[in-house]
Amino acid sequence: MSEHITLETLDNGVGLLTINRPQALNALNMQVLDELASVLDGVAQSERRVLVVTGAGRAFVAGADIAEMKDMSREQAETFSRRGQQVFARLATLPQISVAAINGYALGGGMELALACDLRLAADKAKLGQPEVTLGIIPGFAATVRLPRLIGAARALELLATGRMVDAVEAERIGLVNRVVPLDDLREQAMQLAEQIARMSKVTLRLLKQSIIEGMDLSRSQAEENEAMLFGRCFSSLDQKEGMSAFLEKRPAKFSNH
Ligand code: CO8
Repeated sequence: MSEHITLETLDNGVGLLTINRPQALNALNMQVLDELASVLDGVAQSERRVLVVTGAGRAFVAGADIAEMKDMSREQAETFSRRGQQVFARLATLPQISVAAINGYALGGGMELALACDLRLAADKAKLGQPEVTLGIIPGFAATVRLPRLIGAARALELLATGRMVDAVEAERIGLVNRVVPLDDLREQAMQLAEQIARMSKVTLRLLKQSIIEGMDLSRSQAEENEAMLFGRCFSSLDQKEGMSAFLEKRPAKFSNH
């Protein structure tokens, strides 16, 4: 039973995960990370095809819990960092496609949570940043790894070295978020995007994500080899037969997971 994480199952194979600790702007302490890990384990085993991740109240997540970190020893800090990295890696490698619906502040560990999702929608009022440097630390939940891969090393280093927050418009311009939507429409637009994706074949979506995620850590030729192998695997699914038959018969495809 989670105190700070809620998971709702919506129609059409979409799950909505909410970080719910609004009195501390959803700051991530060890308890929240542990709860997140166990909820994600359940999501991974489920039939859902898309997971939307958001925050309760006015923040997405305002970072790791500074009060809990303040007196950590070197060993405790390293353990906390590894735990956060492990939980966020679980999110990043879920078989489901994940969509961060960034409703407000996404700072430090909160921005790292958004970076671990596959897609990011930001409310027009959202603010994103990695202010760790202003606290005398570097990010510990993989921002130094994921951010340069997403927006390039120079832009990433600038944000990490200054701790500057960016607004949603700048975040979209530098490729940090896929798109900006009015706050009042965020939930609905995230759901629409999730449902559009969830209409596709579950097998195909999983192979697609696998090819992208694995390809990021491989050389170009290895990544292409991997894509060819996964492309081949599509052809042992009924959904490939259905998708191509439906096209040739001029009708919408009915994939097996519907
Ligand atoms: N940790 C703990 N409590 C927090 C955090 C946080 N990250 N952020 C906000 N809160 C709490 C505040 O202390 C406050 O509590 P209280 O009401 O009891 O005083 C409550 O949430 C509301 O916050 P504010 O009153 O500050 O709200 P404002 O609207 O004035 O300001 C801000 C909002 C700008 C978001 C401000 O709260 C802020 O700057 N927060 C901290 C942001 C930050 O620096 N985040 C990065 C943290 S470091 C990190 O995430 C590193 C991750 C890797 C860790 C590696 C392991 C070692």
